[in-house]
Amino acid sequence: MTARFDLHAAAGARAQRRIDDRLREEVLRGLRTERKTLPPKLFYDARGAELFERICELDEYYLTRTELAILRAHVGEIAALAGPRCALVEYGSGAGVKVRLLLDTLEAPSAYVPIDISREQLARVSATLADDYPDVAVRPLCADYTTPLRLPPLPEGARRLAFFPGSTIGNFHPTEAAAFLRRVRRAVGRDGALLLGVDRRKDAATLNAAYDDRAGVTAEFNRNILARLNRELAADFDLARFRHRAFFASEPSRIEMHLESTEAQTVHVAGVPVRFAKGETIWTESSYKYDHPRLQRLAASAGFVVRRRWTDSAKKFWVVFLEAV
Ligand code: AVJ
Repeated sequence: MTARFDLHAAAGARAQRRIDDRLREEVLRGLRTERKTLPPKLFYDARGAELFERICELDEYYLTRTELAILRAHVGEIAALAGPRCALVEYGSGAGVKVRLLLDTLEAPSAYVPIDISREQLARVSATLADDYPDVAVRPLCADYTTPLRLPPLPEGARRLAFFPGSTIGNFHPTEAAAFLRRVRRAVGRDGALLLGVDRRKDAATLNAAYDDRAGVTAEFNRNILARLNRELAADFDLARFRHRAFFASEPSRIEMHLESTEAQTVHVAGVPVRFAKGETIWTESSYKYDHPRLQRLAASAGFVVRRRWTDSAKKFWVVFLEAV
């Protein structure tokens, strides 16, 4: 039998509308400032999610497969550190692939709370996982986890283990990353923990290639944000007039992705005219890369200690076990 969730009930629809309204305001705010920006969460409509899956298969984009290899190699040790009857809380559950590794290996996990902004995918993945793990209480939460949120009731006394894979933490500016991890710290409580995926700082050539692949999939992923605004906010972006730009900026230690206007033009978004100078960009994503001091600083500022770090043989990526202090 397939488990059902009330994500499609009235409360779910209201939550979705709230998310949509907020996104719309965020978009307009971002495009009307001096330095134009769009939030990277906009990438992940159905088409964007598909393009991201293709990015993950690119030779140049090592992040996903490297993280999975690290998780596979060390999941036993992770489970030992986590302990029995964990309530697992995943921030941005997506397709629900990585979490299966944990659910398969953790000792009698008691609950799983997938949090995701994409309602359909969340309902689908939750139902499948509830079927496959009948002893785990699956409690999906449809929410934008970049905003404060309240977790559903969890089993009494269960240790809370947050899971934030994929180096999505890299999308946050360091001060926002610290603020976000502080909220995670509060959500997991005193004896809680966080399993975090972090991309490591490395040579610019490797990083630049990962975000500007030869096949142009990342360029399409980046431009898809404009197609989405055309469709959902009645915008009139001409995708051919925006170029994908991605580069590593060493001092802030981040990849920046931009969409660069190839000419002076005026675009309309939800009825609002937005003017572009030739060469002006919309900054669509930052992807911060961490070294040890930066990671240490981040953890400490959020009330966590780094209990254990695992990496791959090429030292490209970290999976980190943080514990609340
Ligand atoms: C999903 C945020 C981890 O920053 O590497 C991939 C998204 N952007 N290619 C990243 C992304 C361009 C990705 N994260």
